[in-house]
Amino acid sequence: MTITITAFERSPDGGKGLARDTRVRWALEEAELPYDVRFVSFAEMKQPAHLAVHPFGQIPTFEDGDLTLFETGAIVFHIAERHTNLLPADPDARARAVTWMFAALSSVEPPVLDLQTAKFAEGDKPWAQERMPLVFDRIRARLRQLADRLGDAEWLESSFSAGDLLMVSVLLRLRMSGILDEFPTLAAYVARGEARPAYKRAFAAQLAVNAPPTD
Ligand code: GTB
Repeated sequence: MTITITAFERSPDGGKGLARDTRVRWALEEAELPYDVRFVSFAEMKQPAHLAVHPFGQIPTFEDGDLTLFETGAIVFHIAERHTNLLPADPDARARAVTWMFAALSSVEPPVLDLQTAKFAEGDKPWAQERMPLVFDRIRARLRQLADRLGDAEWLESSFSAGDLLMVSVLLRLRMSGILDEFPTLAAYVARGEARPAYKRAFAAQLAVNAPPTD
């Protein structure tokens, strides 16, 4: 039975790899698992067939035989638990890697998402510009802490894990803002993630679907 994930029929980012199916593709590539993709439109995501798989009508989802999952963190954790390459075997090291998965999604991603909201959902509000410095300051504060912890290390723990996969994926959402460049060690960390062959395969696969037409 081949794993099937869902992704945007056409991602609004035009192939930058920022939609969350890229994280799942990356985990599947690291685990060397073949997968199929079912593409869904925004309208289809809100229909009963998709809502039966994803209660919030979003992508990505993950189907493997009778098992259906939603939420990127849960999907990446599931892949990492059952296959090699994404979590260390030693129980304590494994727990630390899982901690970084949670840290990426619940301590670093929220201020990053706040920036997307401030720009795209609230950008036309009269108070939007006034709020922006606060949004950036909260991101900077979190990035400074993360950079302090990472130091000059290659990865957050002794080897690459699902924690790095999610952290790099979250940080990639900041690339366009330029804020990552204020933290050279984090920019280099993200570049190391992007240089992994599994990330390159995942990125190329989503780009093949989402790249804007050339003519
Ligand atoms: N917590 C969930 C998870 O981690 O899986 C969040 C899932 C989610 O936000 N999915 C988004 C979605 O389906 C796509 S990834 N949105 C449609 C909807 O809610 O109706 C978020 C996203 C979308 C677009 C860009 N982009 O264009 O740059 C980047 C990220």
